[in-house]
Amino acid sequence: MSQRTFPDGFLWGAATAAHQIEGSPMADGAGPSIWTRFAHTPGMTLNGDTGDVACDHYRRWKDDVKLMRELGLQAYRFSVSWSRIHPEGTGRVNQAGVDFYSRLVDELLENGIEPLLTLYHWDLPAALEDRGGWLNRDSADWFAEYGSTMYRALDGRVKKWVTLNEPWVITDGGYLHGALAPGHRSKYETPIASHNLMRAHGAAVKAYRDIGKHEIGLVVNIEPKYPASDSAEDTAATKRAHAYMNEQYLDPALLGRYPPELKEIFGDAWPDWAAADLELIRQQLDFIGINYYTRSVTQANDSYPLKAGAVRQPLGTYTETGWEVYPKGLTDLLVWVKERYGDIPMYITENGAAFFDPPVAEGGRVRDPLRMDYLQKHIGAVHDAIQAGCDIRGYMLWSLLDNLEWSLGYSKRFGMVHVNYGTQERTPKDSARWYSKVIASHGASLDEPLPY
Ligand code: PNW
Repeated sequence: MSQRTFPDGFLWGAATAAHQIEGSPMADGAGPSIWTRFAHTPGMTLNGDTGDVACDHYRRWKDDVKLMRELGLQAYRFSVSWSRIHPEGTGRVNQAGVDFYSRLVDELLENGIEPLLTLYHWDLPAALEDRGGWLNRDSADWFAEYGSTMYRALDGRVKKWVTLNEPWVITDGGYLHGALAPGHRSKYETPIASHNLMRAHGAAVKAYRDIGKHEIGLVVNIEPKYPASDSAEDTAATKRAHAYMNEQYLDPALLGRYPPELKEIFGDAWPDWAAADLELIRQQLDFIGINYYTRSVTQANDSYPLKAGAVRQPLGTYTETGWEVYPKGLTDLLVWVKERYGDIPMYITENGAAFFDPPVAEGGRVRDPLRMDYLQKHIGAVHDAIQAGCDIRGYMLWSLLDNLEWSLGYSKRFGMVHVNYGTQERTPKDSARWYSKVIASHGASLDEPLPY
């Protein structure tokens, strides 16, 4: 195999999110978020796990940046907790909250690490949920106001901004099935929350053009859908699943319209949206962030309301979150984005896997061969997409640290760095050592056999 090369300036990094790592959610004048409330409601998270301590990054951020530097990261994607900035969601700014992120950004820059800042990774201020949350049309203005506070404080030091992380997960988990905060279960609310999230995205991009001078984009999780058979039913189910997960957010953001299948899926719960809303949603974007974990092989079934579901592959390899390992899906997906939406710059803003990791061995070693294998194949798939002409500018591994996997609590470990939740000790796993070499060689070492 010939040595693989990545484009000049291709950024190698890792990603996290505020609620999953910070802890101290109410420190220094912050307000509660929907995730603090949700996790403190009995029965909502596995073992009742909460983000009260998490990885204690709110207090250990300096050491964590040092760790990133030791691993050789060139970029770090993190999110800001909105209710640290505006404890009531709008209005009054809590300067201590702004200062926390400002110090973090300075520390990253001093260590030569480029910050990628996500404004919304799921932790809506609870005060805004009390005003209807994403079901309230005013949420677009609330989000633009919060975004503007951050642009004024950090633009220039932060040059890559993300509005929303994964609107599909926010609404499918938070408004349709209820496994994620705010825990609603309504087919009628789901399209409204999705639409308002996209209006908020548009309003925040618009506000950025007035204040910011660099780049802003949207992060979506997408997953290629392959039909389980060539029957008309499975083909139609695959089309619905694809429209629901992959086109529902990119179509309005980049093409200014929704795919027609959404009407079929939601029926009388799908409103006719005003043209002016779609105009607001469709803003010029500087990049699209892609989060990729798995594919799905899709079959028609009775699931509500999609009438489509994933079939388990008998010969497939599955991660601890039950997701099939399927690297080629990432290449297929990136090529699909290019074909449907044109030549837009893309970042892989998340990719990684939870596997069972053995305890830290004597001498501080964690052998995680499955994760290394997963990463090697997926970074290879990114390279294949670049070869196929996609404009991919960077790769952010999910995740820097083992962290709070939302309602699954601390039971799933996605980190390249092991976290001992009793002592907060960080131990780079074999995959982190391996990834460091990939970065240092700008991808050339991907072709070496894995150090099992
Ligand atoms: C992403 N799905 O969530 C999130 O951005 C992270 O916060 C999270 O920790 C990570 O992936 C791992 O789960 C997803 O069901 C959750 O397709 C669910 C799905 C995709 C992404």
